[in-house]
Amino acid sequence: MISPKFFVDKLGSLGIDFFAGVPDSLLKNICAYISDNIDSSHNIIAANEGGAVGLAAGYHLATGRIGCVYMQNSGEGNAINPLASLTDKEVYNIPVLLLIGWRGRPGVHDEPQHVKQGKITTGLLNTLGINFDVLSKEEDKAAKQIEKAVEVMNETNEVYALVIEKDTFDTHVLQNVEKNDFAMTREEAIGLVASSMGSCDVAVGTTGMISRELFEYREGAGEGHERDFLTVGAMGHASQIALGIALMKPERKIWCFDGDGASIMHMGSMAIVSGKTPDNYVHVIFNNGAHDSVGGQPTVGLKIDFPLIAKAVGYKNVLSVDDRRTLEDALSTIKGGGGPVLLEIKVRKGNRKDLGRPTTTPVQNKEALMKFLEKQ
Ligand SMILES: Cc1ncc(C[n+]2csc(CCOP(=O)(O)OP(=O)(O)O)c2C)c(N)n1
Repeated sequence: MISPKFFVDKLGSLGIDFFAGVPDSLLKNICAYISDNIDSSHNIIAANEGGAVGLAAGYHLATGRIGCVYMQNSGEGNAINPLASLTDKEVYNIPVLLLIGWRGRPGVHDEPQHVKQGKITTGLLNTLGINFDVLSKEEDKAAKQIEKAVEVMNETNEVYALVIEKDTFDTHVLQNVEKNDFAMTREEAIGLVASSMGSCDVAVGTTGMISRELFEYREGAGEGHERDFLTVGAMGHASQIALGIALMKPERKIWCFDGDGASIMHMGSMAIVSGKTPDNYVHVIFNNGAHDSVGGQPTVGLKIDFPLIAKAVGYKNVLSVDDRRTLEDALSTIKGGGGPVLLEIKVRKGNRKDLGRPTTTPVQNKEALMKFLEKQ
Protein backbone atom coordinates (compact mmCIF):
# COMPACT_ATOMS: atom_id res chain seq x y z
CA MET A 1 0.00 0.00 0.00
CA ILE A 2 1.01 3.59 -0.50
CA SER A 3 1.25 5.96 2.42
CA PRO A 4 -0.90 9.06 1.82
CA LYS A 5 2.03 11.20 3.00
CA PHE A 6 4.32 9.62 0.43
CA PHE A 7 1.81 10.33 -2.34
CA VAL A 8 1.13 13.95 -1.36
CA ASP A 9 4.86 14.64 -0.80
CA LYS A 10 5.70 13.12 -4.17
CA LEU A 11 3.14 15.36 -5.90
CA GLY A 12 4.50 18.34 -3.94
CA SER A 13 8.07 17.60 -5.03
CA LEU A 14 6.83 17.78 -8.63
CA GLY A 15 5.04 21.08 -8.08
CA ILE A 16 1.48 19.84 -7.46
CA ASP A 17 0.08 21.20 -4.22
CA PHE A 18 -3.40 22.39 -5.17
CA PHE A 19 -6.35 20.04 -4.74
CA ALA A 20 -10.06 20.20 -5.47
CA GLY A 21 -12.64 17.45 -5.55
CA VAL A 22 -15.53 15.58 -4.04
CA PRO A 23 -14.59 12.93 -1.47
CA ASP A 24 -15.03 9.23 -2.05
CA SER A 25 -15.06 6.26 0.32
CA LEU A 26 -12.39 4.45 -1.72
CA LEU A 27 -10.19 7.58 -1.54
CA LYS A 28 -11.12 8.15 2.12
CA ASN A 29 -7.56 7.89 3.45
CA ILE A 30 -5.95 10.14 0.86
CA CYS A 31 -8.82 12.67 1.09
CA ALA A 32 -8.44 12.68 4.89
CA TYR A 33 -4.68 13.21 4.62
CA ILE A 34 -5.15 16.08 2.17
CA SER A 35 -7.81 17.65 4.45
CA ASP A 36 -5.46 17.42 7.44
CA ASN A 37 -2.30 18.62 5.74
CA ILE A 38 -3.20 21.05 2.97
CA ASP A 39 -4.54 24.48 3.88
CA SER A 40 -8.08 25.30 2.86
CA SER A 41 -7.02 27.69 0.09
CA HIS A 42 -5.23 24.76 -1.57
CA ASN A 43 -7.83 22.07 -0.93
CA ILE A 44 -11.33 22.92 -1.99
CA ILE A 45 -14.15 20.46 -1.53
CA ALA A 46 -16.22 21.36 -4.55
CA ALA A 47 -19.99 21.23 -5.02
CA ASN A 48 -19.49 18.61 -7.73
CA GLU A 49 -16.68 17.09 -9.75
CA GLY A 50 -17.24 19.38 -12.75
CA GLY A 51 -16.81 22.33 -10.40
CA ALA A 52 -13.54 20.80 -9.19
CA VAL A 53 -12.21 20.66 -12.78
CA GLY A 54 -13.21 24.32 -13.14
CA LEU A 55 -11.31 25.18 -9.95
CA ALA A 56 -8.16 23.42 -11.17
CA ALA A 57 -8.49 25.21 -14.53
CA GLY A 58 -8.78 28.60 -12.78
CA TYR A 59 -5.80 27.73 -10.60
CA HIS A 60 -3.76 26.95 -13.73
CA LEU A 61 -4.83 30.19 -15.41
CA ALA A 62 -3.71 32.17 -12.37
CA THR A 63 -0.46 30.34 -11.63
CA GLY A 64 0.59 28.28 -14.65
CA ARG A 65 0.72 25.28 -12.27
CA ILE A 66 -1.10 21.96 -12.33
CA GLY A 67 -3.91 21.18 -9.90
CA CYS A 68 -5.10 17.75 -8.77
CA VAL A 69 -8.79 16.82 -8.86
CA TYR A 70 -9.97 13.86 -6.76
CA MET A 71 -13.26 12.08 -7.31
CA GLN A 72 -15.11 8.79 -7.16
CA ASN A 73 -15.59 7.36 -10.66
CA SER A 74 -19.31 8.25 -10.39
CA GLY A 75 -18.06 11.82 -10.61
CA GLU A 76 -16.72 11.28 -14.12
CA GLY A 77 -20.21 12.05 -15.38
CA ASN A 78 -20.23 15.44 -13.65
CA ALA A 79 -16.72 16.16 -14.95
CA ILE A 80 -17.13 15.14 -18.58
CA ASN A 81 -18.48 18.47 -19.76
CA PRO A 82 -15.56 20.60 -18.49
CA LEU A 83 -13.09 17.87 -19.48
CA ALA A 84 -14.43 17.83 -23.06
CA SER A 85 -15.13 21.53 -23.52
CA LEU A 86 -12.72 23.37 -21.23
CA THR A 87 -9.50 21.51 -20.44
CA ASP A 88 -9.37 19.39 -23.62
CA LYS A 89 -6.48 19.96 -26.02
CA GLU A 90 -8.93 20.90 -28.77
CA VAL A 91 -10.30 23.70 -26.60
CA TYR A 92 -8.08 25.46 -23.96
CA ASN A 93 -5.57 22.64 -23.42
CA ILE A 94 -5.25 22.93 -19.64
CA PRO A 95 -3.40 20.27 -17.63
CA VAL A 96 -5.13 18.72 -14.60
CA LEU A 97 -4.15 15.59 -12.71
CA LEU A 98 -7.26 13.48 -12.05
CA LEU A 99 -7.33 11.02 -9.16
CA ILE A 100 -10.25 8.68 -9.77
CA GLY A 101 -11.43 6.11 -7.22
CA TRP A 102 -12.36 2.94 -9.13
CA ARG A 103 -15.50 1.62 -7.47
CA GLY A 104 -17.04 -1.41 -9.19
CA ARG A 105 -13.84 -2.50 -10.86
CA PRO A 106 -14.74 -5.60 -12.90
CA GLY A 107 -13.94 -8.69 -10.85
CA VAL A 108 -14.25 -6.88 -7.52
CA HIS A 109 -17.62 -7.19 -5.74
CA ASP A 110 -19.35 -3.84 -5.20
CA GLU A 111 -22.80 -2.32 -4.71
CA PRO A 112 -25.18 -2.29 -7.73
CA GLN A 113 -24.80 1.43 -8.44
CA HIS A 114 -21.05 0.97 -8.97
CA VAL A 115 -21.11 -1.98 -11.35
CA LYS A 116 -21.85 -0.12 -14.60
CA GLN A 117 -19.68 2.85 -13.69
CA GLY A 118 -16.83 0.46 -12.83
CA LYS A 119 -17.06 -1.12 -16.27
CA ILE A 120 -16.92 2.19 -18.13
CA THR A 121 -14.41 4.06 -15.97
CA THR A 122 -11.35 3.62 -18.20
CA GLY A 123 -13.44 3.53 -21.39
CA LEU A 124 -14.70 7.04 -20.65
CA LEU A 125 -11.09 8.21 -20.26
CA ASN A 126 -10.22 6.58 -23.58
CA THR A 127 -13.19 8.26 -25.25
CA LEU A 128 -12.10 11.62 -23.85
CA GLY A 129 -8.54 10.97 -25.08
CA ILE A 130 -7.17 11.24 -21.54
CA ASN A 131 -3.95 9.36 -20.79
CA PHE A 132 -4.13 7.32 -17.60
CA ASP A 133 -2.41 4.76 -15.42
CA VAL A 134 -3.88 2.49 -12.78
CA LEU A 135 -1.77 3.52 -9.80
CA SER A 136 0.49 0.79 -8.45
CA LYS A 137 0.12 -0.17 -4.79
CA GLU A 138 3.92 -0.22 -4.47
CA GLU A 139 5.47 3.13 -3.65
CA ASP A 140 8.50 2.90 -5.96
CA LYS A 141 6.35 1.94 -8.95
CA ALA A 142 3.72 4.54 -8.06
CA ALA A 143 6.45 7.20 -7.83
CA LYS A 144 7.53 6.42 -11.41
CA GLN A 145 3.93 6.62 -12.64
CA ILE A 146 3.47 10.00 -10.95
CA GLU A 147 6.72 11.27 -12.50
CA LYS A 148 5.57 10.11 -15.93
CA ALA A 149 2.14 11.75 -15.48
CA VAL A 150 3.70 15.08 -14.56
CA GLU A 151 6.23 14.84 -17.39
CA VAL A 152 3.44 14.23 -19.94
CA MET A 153 1.34 17.08 -18.53
CA ASN A 154 4.31 19.48 -18.58
CA GLU A 155 5.13 18.54 -22.16
CA THR A 156 1.62 18.52 -23.62
CA ASN A 157 -0.56 20.56 -21.23
CA GLU A 158 -3.06 17.70 -21.40
CA VAL A 159 -5.12 16.20 -18.58
CA TYR A 160 -3.75 12.95 -17.09
CA ALA A 161 -5.57 10.52 -14.83
CA LEU A 162 -4.43 8.14 -12.10
CA VAL A 163 -7.08 5.50 -11.53
CA ILE A 164 -7.08 4.22 -7.95
CA GLU A 165 -8.08 0.69 -7.00
CA LYS A 166 -9.50 -0.34 -3.64
CA ASP A 167 -6.92 -0.62 -0.84
CA THR A 168 -4.26 1.45 -2.60
CA PHE A 169 -3.68 3.87 0.29
CA ASP A 170 -2.74 3.15 3.89
CA THR A 171 -5.07 4.29 6.63
CA HIS A 172 -5.18 7.92 7.63
CA VAL A 173 -7.91 8.84 10.07
CA LEU A 174 -9.26 12.36 9.58
CA GLN A 175 -8.03 14.50 12.50
CA ASN A 176 -9.32 17.84 11.41
CA VAL A 177 -12.96 16.97 12.11
CA GLU A 178 -15.43 19.80 12.37
CA LYS A 179 -17.56 18.70 15.30
CA ASN A 180 -21.20 19.48 15.75
CA ASP A 181 -23.16 18.39 18.75
CA PHE A 182 -26.73 18.63 17.60
CA ALA A 183 -29.21 16.74 19.72
CA MET A 184 -30.42 14.27 17.10
CA THR A 185 -28.68 11.62 15.05
CA ARG A 186 -29.61 11.49 11.37
CA GLU A 187 -31.16 8.07 11.91
CA GLU A 188 -33.43 9.34 14.69
CA ALA A 189 -34.54 12.29 12.55
CA ILE A 190 -35.18 10.01 9.55
CA GLY A 191 -37.36 7.79 11.74
CA LEU A 192 -39.41 10.74 12.97
CA VAL A 193 -39.98 12.11 9.48
CA ALA A 194 -40.78 8.69 8.01
CA SER A 195 -43.23 7.92 10.80
CA SER A 196 -45.14 11.15 10.09
CA MET A 197 -45.72 10.29 6.42
CA GLY A 198 -49.29 9.60 5.32
CA SER A 199 -50.25 6.17 3.96
CA CYS A 200 -50.22 7.32 0.29
CA ASP A 201 -47.07 9.45 0.60
CA VAL A 202 -43.83 8.61 -1.18
CA ALA A 203 -40.23 9.24 -0.11
CA VAL A 204 -37.26 9.66 -2.44
CA GLY A 205 -34.02 9.10 -0.52
CA THR A 206 -30.63 10.40 -1.59
CA THR A 207 -27.39 8.46 -2.13
CA GLY A 208 -25.58 7.01 0.86
CA MET A 209 -26.54 6.44 4.48
CA ILE A 210 -29.79 8.43 4.31
CA SER A 211 -31.44 5.84 2.06
CA ARG A 212 -29.87 3.01 4.06
CA GLU A 213 -31.25 4.41 7.31
CA LEU A 214 -34.67 4.91 5.74
CA PHE A 215 -34.61 1.27 4.63
CA GLU A 216 -33.65 0.18 8.15
CA TYR A 217 -36.40 2.30 9.66
CA ARG A 218 -39.03 0.47 7.57
CA GLU A 219 -37.52 -2.88 8.55
CA GLY A 220 -37.62 -1.95 12.24
CA ALA A 221 -41.19 -0.68 11.97
CA GLY A 222 -42.28 -3.87 10.16
CA GLU A 223 -43.39 -1.83 7.15
CA GLY A 224 -42.89 -2.56 3.45
CA HIS A 225 -40.49 -0.60 1.25
CA GLU A 226 -42.87 0.11 -1.60
CA ARG A 227 -43.31 3.80 -0.81
CA ASP A 228 -39.57 4.60 -0.82
CA PHE A 229 -37.38 5.18 -3.85
CA LEU A 230 -33.84 4.71 -2.55
CA THR A 231 -31.60 6.50 -5.03
CA VAL A 232 -28.41 4.47 -4.72
CA GLY A 233 -26.56 6.44 -7.43
CA ALA A 234 -27.16 9.75 -9.23
CA MET A 235 -26.03 11.80 -6.24
CA GLY A 236 -27.71 15.20 -6.10
CA HIS A 237 -30.71 14.30 -8.24
CA ALA A 238 -33.16 12.98 -5.63
CA SER A 239 -34.98 16.34 -5.50
CA GLN A 240 -35.71 16.17 -9.22
CA ILE A 241 -36.85 12.53 -9.10
CA ALA A 242 -39.21 13.57 -6.31
CA LEU A 243 -40.38 16.56 -8.38
CA GLY A 244 -41.08 14.35 -11.40
CA ILE A 245 -43.29 12.15 -9.22
CA ALA A 246 -44.93 15.08 -7.41
CA LEU A 247 -46.00 16.77 -10.65
CA MET A 248 -47.60 13.59 -12.00
CA LYS A 249 -49.20 12.56 -8.70
CA PRO A 250 -50.57 15.82 -7.27
CA GLU A 251 -52.93 13.96 -4.93
CA ARG A 252 -50.01 12.40 -3.00
CA LYS A 253 -47.43 14.09 -0.80
CA ILE A 254 -43.89 13.46 -2.06
CA TRP A 255 -40.98 13.77 0.35
CA CYS A 256 -37.37 14.14 -0.71
CA PHE A 257 -34.93 12.87 1.95
CA ASP A 258 -31.84 14.82 0.91
CA GLY A 259 -28.34 15.36 2.29
CA ASP A 260 -26.50 18.67 2.53
CA GLY A 261 -23.69 17.41 0.26
CA ALA A 262 -26.16 16.05 -2.26
CA SER A 263 -28.35 19.13 -2.36
CA ILE A 264 -25.30 21.40 -2.73
CA MET A 265 -24.02 19.18 -5.57
CA HIS A 266 -26.87 20.32 -7.84
CA MET A 267 -28.33 23.19 -5.89
CA GLY A 268 -29.87 24.86 -8.95
CA SER A 269 -32.50 22.12 -8.86
CA MET A 270 -34.11 23.84 -5.87
CA ALA A 271 -35.11 26.72 -8.14
CA ILE A 272 -36.76 24.26 -10.52
CA VAL A 273 -38.76 22.72 -7.67
CA SER A 274 -40.13 26.05 -6.54
CA GLY A 275 -40.72 27.23 -10.11
CA LYS A 276 -43.22 24.40 -10.54
CA THR A 277 -45.01 25.31 -7.27
CA PRO A 278 -45.87 21.72 -6.27
CA ASP A 279 -47.92 22.10 -3.09
CA ASN A 280 -47.51 18.34 -2.43
CA TYR A 281 -43.69 18.55 -2.23
CA VAL A 282 -41.60 18.39 0.97
CA HIS A 283 -37.84 18.75 0.65
CA VAL A 284 -36.10 17.57 3.82
CA ILE A 285 -32.37 18.24 4.12
CA PHE A 286 -30.63 16.23 6.85
CA ASN A 287 -27.79 18.67 7.41
CA ASN A 288 -24.72 17.36 9.25
CA GLY A 289 -22.31 19.68 7.44
CA ALA A 290 -20.45 16.69 6.03
CA HIS A 291 -20.13 14.08 3.33
CA ASP A 292 -20.76 11.65 6.15
CA SER A 293 -21.36 8.56 4.01
CA VAL A 294 -17.84 8.64 2.53
CA GLY A 295 -15.67 9.67 5.47
CA GLY A 296 -17.10 12.82 7.06
CA GLN A 297 -15.23 15.44 5.04
CA PRO A 298 -16.84 18.87 5.51
CA THR A 299 -19.39 20.46 3.22
CA VAL A 300 -20.41 24.10 3.47
CA GLY A 301 -23.81 22.85 4.70
CA LEU A 302 -23.65 24.39 8.17
CA LYS A 303 -22.08 27.62 6.89
CA ILE A 304 -24.95 28.45 4.56
CA ASP A 305 -28.60 29.19 5.24
CA PHE A 306 -30.65 26.53 3.41
CA PRO A 307 -34.04 27.97 4.49
CA LEU A 308 -33.04 31.44 3.26
CA ILE A 309 -31.89 30.00 -0.06
CA ALA A 310 -35.13 28.05 -0.41
CA LYS A 311 -37.16 31.14 0.48
CA ALA A 312 -35.22 33.20 -2.05
CA VAL A 313 -35.93 30.77 -4.88
CA GLY A 314 -39.61 30.59 -3.97
CA TYR A 315 -40.36 27.64 -1.64
CA LYS A 316 -43.65 28.50 0.07
CA ASN A 317 -42.70 27.35 3.55
CA VAL A 318 -39.23 26.99 5.05
CA LEU A 319 -38.38 25.52 8.43
CA SER A 320 -35.18 24.75 10.28
CA VAL A 321 -35.02 22.54 13.37
CA ASP A 322 -32.31 20.95 15.45
CA ASP A 323 -34.01 18.86 18.10
CA ARG A 324 -36.83 16.40 18.53
CA ARG A 325 -39.42 18.82 19.86
CA THR A 326 -38.98 21.42 17.13
CA LEU A 327 -38.95 18.64 14.52
CA GLU A 328 -42.27 17.27 15.82
CA ASP A 329 -43.76 20.78 15.67
CA ALA A 330 -42.44 21.25 12.13
CA LEU A 331 -43.91 17.92 11.02
CA SER A 332 -47.34 18.88 12.30
CA THR A 333 -47.08 22.23 10.48
CA ILE A 334 -46.22 20.33 7.28
CA LYS A 335 -49.32 18.16 7.73
CA GLY A 336 -51.31 21.36 7.22
CA GLY A 337 -50.06 21.56 3.60
CA GLY A 338 -48.64 24.59 1.80
CA GLY A 339 -45.80 23.24 -0.29
CA PRO A 340 -43.27 23.30 -1.65
CA VAL A 341 -41.75 23.08 1.83
CA LEU A 342 -38.09 23.07 2.74
CA LEU A 343 -37.36 21.46 6.09
CA GLU A 344 -33.75 21.64 7.26
CA ILE A 345 -32.94 19.25 10.11
CA LYS A 346 -29.55 19.84 11.70
CA VAL A 347 -28.19 16.49 12.86
CA ARG A 348 -25.04 15.00 14.37
CA LYS A 349 -22.49 13.30 12.17
CA GLY A 350 -21.98 9.55 12.33
CA ASN A 351 -23.91 6.36 11.87
CA ARG A 352 -24.62 3.09 13.58
CA LYS A 353 -21.76 0.68 12.97
CA ASP A 354 -24.07 -2.22 12.16
CA LEU A 355 -26.18 -0.27 9.65
CA GLY A 356 -27.44 -2.60 6.93
CA ARG A 357 -27.98 -2.05 3.24
CA PRO A 358 -31.16 -2.45 1.19
CA THR A 359 -31.76 -6.13 0.58
CA THR A 360 -33.86 -5.47 -2.51
CA THR A 361 -32.29 -4.74 -5.90
CA PRO A 362 -32.75 -1.34 -7.56
CA VAL A 363 -35.12 -2.89 -10.14
CA GLN A 364 -37.23 -4.53 -7.40
CA ASN A 365 -37.32 -1.17 -5.63
CA LYS A 366 -38.48 0.59 -8.81
CA GLU A 367 -41.16 -1.98 -9.61
CA ALA A 368 -42.60 -1.96 -6.09
CA LEU A 369 -42.78 1.85 -6.10
CA MET A 370 -44.43 1.98 -9.52
CA LYS A 371 -47.06 -0.50 -8.37
CA PHE A 372 -47.63 1.59 -5.24
CA LEU A 373 -48.01 4.73 -7.35
CA GLU A 374 -50.55 3.06 -9.65
CA LYS A 375 -52.91 2.42 -6.74
CA GLN A 376 -55.15 5.12 -5.43
C1 LIG B 1 -21.32 12.07 -8.41
C2 LIG B 1 -20.92 11.42 -7.13
N1 LIG B 1 -19.86 11.93 -6.45
C3 LIG B 1 -19.48 11.36 -5.28
C4 LIG B 1 -20.14 10.29 -4.77
C5 LIG B 1 -19.72 9.61 -3.47
N2 LIG B 1 -20.65 9.90 -2.39
C6 LIG B 1 -21.63 9.03 -2.01
S1 LIG B 1 -22.52 9.56 -0.71
C7 LIG B 1 -21.59 10.96 -0.61
C8 LIG B 1 -21.80 11.96 0.51
C9 LIG B 1 -23.18 12.45 0.65
O1 LIG B 1 -23.20 13.49 1.59
P1 LIG B 1 -24.55 14.12 2.07
O2 LIG B 1 -25.49 14.28 0.95
O3 LIG B 1 -24.23 15.35 2.86
O4 LIG B 1 -25.17 12.99 3.01
P2 LIG B 1 -24.53 12.31 4.34
O5 LIG B 1 -23.71 11.19 3.85
O6 LIG B 1 -23.73 13.36 5.07
O7 LIG B 1 -25.72 11.89 5.11
C10 LIG B 1 -20.61 11.02 -1.61
C11 LIG B 1 -19.65 12.14 -1.79
C12 LIG B 1 -21.24 9.80 -5.51
N3 LIG B 1 -21.97 8.75 -5.09
N4 LIG B 1 -21.59 10.38 -6.67
